[in-house]
Amino acid sequence: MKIYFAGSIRGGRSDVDIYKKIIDYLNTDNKILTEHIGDYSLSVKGQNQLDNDYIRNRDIDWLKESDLVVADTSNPSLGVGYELAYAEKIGKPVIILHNKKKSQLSAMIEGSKYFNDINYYSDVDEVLEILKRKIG
Ligand code: 6IA
Repeated sequence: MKIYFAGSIRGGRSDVDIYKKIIDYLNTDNKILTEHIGDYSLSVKGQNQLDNDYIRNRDIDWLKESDLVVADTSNPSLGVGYELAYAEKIGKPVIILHNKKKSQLSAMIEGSKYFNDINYYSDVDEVLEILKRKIG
C-alpha cells in the first residue's frame, strides 16, 4: 500500500532518527511516498532550491494518491497539522503516533472525532510495535 508519512521539517528536526526508523520499517512491505522526511540531510536549510508552492502541491498530490497517512505529531509542526486537516477533509485514513514526553497533542487533533486512531508511545520500540499491530 502507498503510505504518506508526515513528520516535522521546519517545526524542528529533533525526531528525525525516529522518522527514519518508522519509514524503514514501513518501507519493507509498503511504498512510502515521503521518504525524505527521514533524511538526516534534509535540514531546515535543505531543499531551498524548491519553491514552496511546488513542495505544497507535490505533497498534496502524494497525500491524495496515498492509501494511508501515518503522522508523527510529537514535534509540533504546522505542516503536519495542515496535512492532517487535509486528510480529514478528503476522508483519507490516518494513524497518529505521538510521544507524550515530547509535547501535548493539539486539542484540534485530539478533539476531532475523525482522528480515532491516536497512538501514544514512549520509545522507538513501542512505536514499531504499534505499527506492526496496525499495519503488519
Ligand atoms: O511545517 P513543517 O515544515 O514542519 O511541515 C512538515 C510537513 O510538511 C511534512 O510532513 C511534509 O510532508 C511537508 N513539508 C514541509 N516542508 C517540506 C519540504 N521541504 N519537503 C517536503 N515536504 C515538506 C521544505 C524545504 C525546507 C526544508 C527548506
